[in-house]
Amino acid sequence: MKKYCIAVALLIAQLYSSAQEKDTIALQHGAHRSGNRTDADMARWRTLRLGQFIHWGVYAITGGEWKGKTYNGAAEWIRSWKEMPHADYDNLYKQFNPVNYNPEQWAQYAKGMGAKYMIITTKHHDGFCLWPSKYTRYTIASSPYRKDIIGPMVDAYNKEGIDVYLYFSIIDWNHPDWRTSLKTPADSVAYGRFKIFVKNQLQELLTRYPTVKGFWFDGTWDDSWKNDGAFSDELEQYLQQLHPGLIIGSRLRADEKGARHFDSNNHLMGDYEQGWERKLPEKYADVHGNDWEGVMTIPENQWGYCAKWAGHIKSSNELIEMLARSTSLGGNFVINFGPKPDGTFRSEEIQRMQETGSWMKINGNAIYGGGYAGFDKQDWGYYIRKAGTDSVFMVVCNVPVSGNLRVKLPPHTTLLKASPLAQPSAEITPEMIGKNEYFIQVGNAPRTAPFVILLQTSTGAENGSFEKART
Ligand code: H79
Repeated sequence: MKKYCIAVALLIAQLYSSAQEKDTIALQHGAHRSGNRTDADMARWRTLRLGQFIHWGVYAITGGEWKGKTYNGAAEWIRSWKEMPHADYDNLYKQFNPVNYNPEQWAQYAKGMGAKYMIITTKHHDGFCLWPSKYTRYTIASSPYRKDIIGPMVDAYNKEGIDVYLYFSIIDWNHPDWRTSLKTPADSVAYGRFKIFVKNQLQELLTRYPTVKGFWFDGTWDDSWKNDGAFSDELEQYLQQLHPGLIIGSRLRADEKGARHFDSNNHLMGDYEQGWERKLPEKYADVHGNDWEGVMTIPENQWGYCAKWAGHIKSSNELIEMLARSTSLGGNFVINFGPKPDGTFRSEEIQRMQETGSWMKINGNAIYGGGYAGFDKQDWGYYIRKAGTDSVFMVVCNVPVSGNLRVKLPPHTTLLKASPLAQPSAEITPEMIGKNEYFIQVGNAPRTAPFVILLQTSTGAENGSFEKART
């Protein structure tokens, strides 16, 4: 027995030291899980693929302009502009009265677009709360509108079957105790109070809106926050205990060394990688097998309402291509909208919601529940595998002048059938051009949007050919 115990102890010590070799730094507040979450809530998140982000707050009133001058930063940041006196900004709430706010209509737009989840700014960096928080007076309750914005929004979206996530900024320009760094003992005392305020507000949000699925944290890059990994760790655990299944991206967390998103051993913290803001991964290797989400603005960098959009404005086709790329790399894609101060959407945004929705009506089957296919990327677009199946969709964005789309199958895969998703009966006979390699001939007539070809494959068999599979 004694011998047995010694052997077990040695084995444990060995396993422990090899784990230590891999994880060079012993961390108390690093990642607590390796690999993606496997529970039902996260499995659901993984199927949603298309989301709607909404940035709305008192910054919508300025729309990126103040006293005849135009701010050339992001409109929701206008309070930080030297031309904008804080006193002016901090009184804007007295004019915030979105009389045309119609949450049912918002939810219908989102549903029409094909969004399966939405993220709403409950509080951006300016500190203004769209819900009547009992922990500050700087809320919608002090505005002429007075009514809660968030509750009716959660109800309306949920009624349309859309999950709601709450954006919450840790930066709070309105709160006297918020600090970017802690230089004096008095700063530490103030920030200690601020952390309690944050925790209270988050608990309040979960209590008021119990159907929400997660938080989308922002503004966590300041020294005050990132040098307190213990707090972000405890906060994350507290919220997930309060609300089992709650989804929180990697942006909330820092470890005790100040590493953000990924801990000092390079393990992802939180439930998915949340660093993809206005940029997307190029290739599957970039996401390291982690769940991830990309958030995208329609103009270059405007989240809140900006009256004069400048620079390149993304078309619906560009957004659809980004959605296809994100799905093909196993991530969710979220398109941002910045409603006007009266509660309505600008026409360019309505158009993009409608055009994206028209496309999703025909092609959504390639997106929802889709993921990385394991095929070699080709120039014509993106492969998406319906998770756990042998159905692989080709989202075609660029047709070569030949009209032939090259498909190279991975080893042990057989091509059984190819057909346009929009017209399943119009089967296409692939032309074999090499071992496990085909042309799918689609012609080169001009097209106005990406289109989808569904490949039925089978795996596990010997390397087969289309001809063999047909007999
Ligand atoms: O809400 C939208 C933006 O207003 C917000 N995130 C999206 C979803 C956002 N805030 N800041 N940023 C995006 C850009 C951050 C830039 C940073 Fe920095 C560069 C953070 C750290 C280095 C600028 C310079 C801010 C602090 C120092």
